[in-house]
Amino acid sequence: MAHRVWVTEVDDLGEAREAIAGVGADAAGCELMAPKAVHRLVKVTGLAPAQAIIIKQEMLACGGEAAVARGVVNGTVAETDVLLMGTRKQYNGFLRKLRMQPFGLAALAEKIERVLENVEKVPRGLDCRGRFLPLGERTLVMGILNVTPDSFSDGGRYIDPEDALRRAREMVAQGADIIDLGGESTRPGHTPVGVEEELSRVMPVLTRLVGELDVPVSIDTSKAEVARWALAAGAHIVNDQWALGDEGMAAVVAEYGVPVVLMHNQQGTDYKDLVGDIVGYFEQRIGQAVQAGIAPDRIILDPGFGFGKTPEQNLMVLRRLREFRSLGCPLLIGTSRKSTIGKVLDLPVDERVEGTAATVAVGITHGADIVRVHDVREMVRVARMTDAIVRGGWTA
Ligand code: HH2
Repeated sequence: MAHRVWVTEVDDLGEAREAIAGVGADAAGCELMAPKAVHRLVKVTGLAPAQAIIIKQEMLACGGEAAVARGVVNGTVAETDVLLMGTRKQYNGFLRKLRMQPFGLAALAEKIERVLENVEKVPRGLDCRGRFLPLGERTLVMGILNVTPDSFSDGGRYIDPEDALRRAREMVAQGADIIDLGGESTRPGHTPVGVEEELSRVMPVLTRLVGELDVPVSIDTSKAEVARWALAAGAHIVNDQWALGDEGMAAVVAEYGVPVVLMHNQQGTDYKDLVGDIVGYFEQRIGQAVQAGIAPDRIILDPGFGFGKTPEQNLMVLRRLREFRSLGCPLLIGTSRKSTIGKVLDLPVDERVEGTAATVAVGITHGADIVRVHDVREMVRVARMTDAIVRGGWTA
């Protein structure tokens, strides 16, 4: 009989166990071999040459590899990034040895261990003041409701609270898991609004939404004062496009114990390393959040598609979304109808639904837990279909 031969793939230890069980290995064998089937690259930035040399030696001794800057070898650099390459099994041995090393390497070992565990982790559900959102089983769809005159795609349509309410009910009927209410457009060239104006837009709608809908309502604001009023009126989630940048925001989120979306944002599009810089930003903001008393399992991260990024950078963020799993938090993406899609397809804002669908499907494939969209009916279908393919578990 001709042999069938092919390259097969696994993404994590769970899939590795399944693949190994598939050839008939016994349960103990699956456990022992799974860490050998999962290969990981871990990037560490800003190491001293002494640290890098020890890391390289220990990684090589365990059968893995560590790439360092050329100048580490002849002492011509003060600092280097390191790219570690190895199986989970090799990392286990490497980390055991690294913990016994000086030069701050024991602490680094803990950090490497944590990111390796985080990428295996299925996020826990979100408790939104008693309304529970499951995570990991299916992708959650967040429906956008902008009560602004100038939002780039739905601006001016839901100024009347009755219209806003009707749209919210419609989105829930179409399968939205969360309604995201915003009172200030952030599109390029938008008019900034003051606290009073933003409150006058969102509060009448928010009060009705919280009272009438069964799903959690998130308030899309970067202003602590707006968040405070919204939370006092019963909002369930804070969606902050400046990730606790406003003084007092962290304290108000902590006080109400609600989940918070920390979105990456910056002025300009200069990066040393796009993914690395966003990871660094998230680490800093998570630290700030935890310090203020926000529970780590209430933090949702969003790389900020369309914010402080060129179209190419936006595409890279989606392509490499999975890397943000290293931080151990659920991921949200907000790509809906955005200009990068318009640029790629050369289409106006009202013709970006298919482009949005592609970003949603790829985003889910690369680890998104929540997708923030305008076209709820269509994107619920895209999410259900993508879930059936990538999350498994679907049966006829
Ligand atoms: N994008 C927008 C607004 N809020 N929140 C998160 N977490 N992530 C996003 O990507 C995001 C967001 C911008 O989109 P939209 O609300 O449709 O437009 P506008 O800012 O013009 O109101």
